[in-house]
Amino acid sequence: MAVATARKSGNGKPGPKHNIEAMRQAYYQRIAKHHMTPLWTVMSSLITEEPVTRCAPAIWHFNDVKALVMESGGLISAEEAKRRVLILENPALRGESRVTNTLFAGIQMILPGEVAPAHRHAPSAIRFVLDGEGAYTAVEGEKALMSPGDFVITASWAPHDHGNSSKKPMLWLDVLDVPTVNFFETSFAEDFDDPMQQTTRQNGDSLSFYGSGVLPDGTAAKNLATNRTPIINYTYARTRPITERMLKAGEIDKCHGARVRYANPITGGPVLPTMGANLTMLPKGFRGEPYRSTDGAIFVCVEGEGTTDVDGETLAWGQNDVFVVPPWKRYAHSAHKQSVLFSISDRPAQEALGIWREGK
Ligand code: 1HN
Repeated sequence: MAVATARKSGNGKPGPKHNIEAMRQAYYQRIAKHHMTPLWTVMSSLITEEPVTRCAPAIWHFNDVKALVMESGGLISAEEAKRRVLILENPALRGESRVTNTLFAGIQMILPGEVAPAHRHAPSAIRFVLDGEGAYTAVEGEKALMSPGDFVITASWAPHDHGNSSKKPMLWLDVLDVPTVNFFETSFAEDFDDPMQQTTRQNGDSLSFYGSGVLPDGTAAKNLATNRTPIINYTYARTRPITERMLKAGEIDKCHGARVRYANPITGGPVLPTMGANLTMLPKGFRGEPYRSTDGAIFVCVEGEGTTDVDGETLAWGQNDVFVVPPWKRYAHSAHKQSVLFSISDRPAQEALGIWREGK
C-alpha cells in the first residue's frame, strides 16, 4: 500500500517514501527484543472473515480398521496398554493425536477376559459401540453392559474401567475433549489401586432413573450436577426406535433427516459441556440439502450405506465407517439404503462461548 510522503517518522522528521519500509523493519526488530510485535501485520490472519480450518475431510472404513485393531491384540494386552486404542488422526493434523482441532478420536478394543484398569482424568469421554456384545464399562459405580449403537458417557473426573466377560472382542469409538482440555492446559489424571471399581448400581439404573420421564423423588435427583447428564448409557435399543417413529411421522429435517439430540434429561441441555451428540435415521433415497456449521463433526454409520458430499469431495460410507466433516465446510448426506448416523461435535462448548453459527 502506498504511504504518503508527508507522514512523520518516529523522530518527528518527515520520512521519505522509499525509507519507510526499512524504518518499519528496523522498528519491528527493536520491539521484538522486548517480545512485542505489531498487530497490523498479522491482523487479517488472526481475525478472518470466515472460519479457517486446518482439519481435512476424512473417512476410516471399518473393514480396514477392524483388521488393524484386531492385530494390536496380539502385540499388547489391555492391562499393559492401559487403554488399547488406535488413534484416528486427521490426515491434515498428523502427530497431533486429534481428529478435529478440538477432539480426540480412537478405536478401542477389549478382548474376552481383559480389564482396562480404573482411572480418571479431566477430559470427558464418550464411547460409541461398534462391534461385540456384553463387554462393560463401569462409570461412577454403574456397570454398563454395552451393545452396538450404545452411547456411553464418562464425564470429567469420573472414575471408569472397562472389562469384557463376554466371549467376543468388543470395539468402540472413543471421543474425548483432550485437545480442548490441553488448549486450556488443565489436564489432571490419576490411577486407582484397585483395577476394578466397586459398583453400587445395576446395569441400566441411570437411564431408568433419569431418562424415563420420571425422576427419583429423593435427594439423588436434587444433588445432580447440571452441566452434564446423569445418564451413563443411552442405549441403541431405546434411541433407535425414536428416530424410526420420527421417520414414520414425517419429522424429517431437510438437511439432517429424522434426527434426535442426546439430552441431559434434567436440563434439556447437552450431555457434556464440551461435546454434544445426535442420532439420525435417513430414509432410503434421502438426499439432504447442503448445510454447514462452525462445529466440525465426527460421524459413524451405524446402519446402512450412503455418501456425504463435503465441499465437493465425496465420502462413501457403510456400516461402522467413521468420517469427519471439518468446521464450516458445506456437506450433504445421501442414503442409498435406509441408514442411521451417529454424530458428535464440540457444539456445546461453542454455544457456551456464544460463537456457534450455522448456515446453508
Ligand atoms: C481414556 O482414558 C480412554 O478410558 C480411552 O477408555 C481413550 C484417549 C486419551 C486419553 C485417555 C478410556 C483415551 C483415554
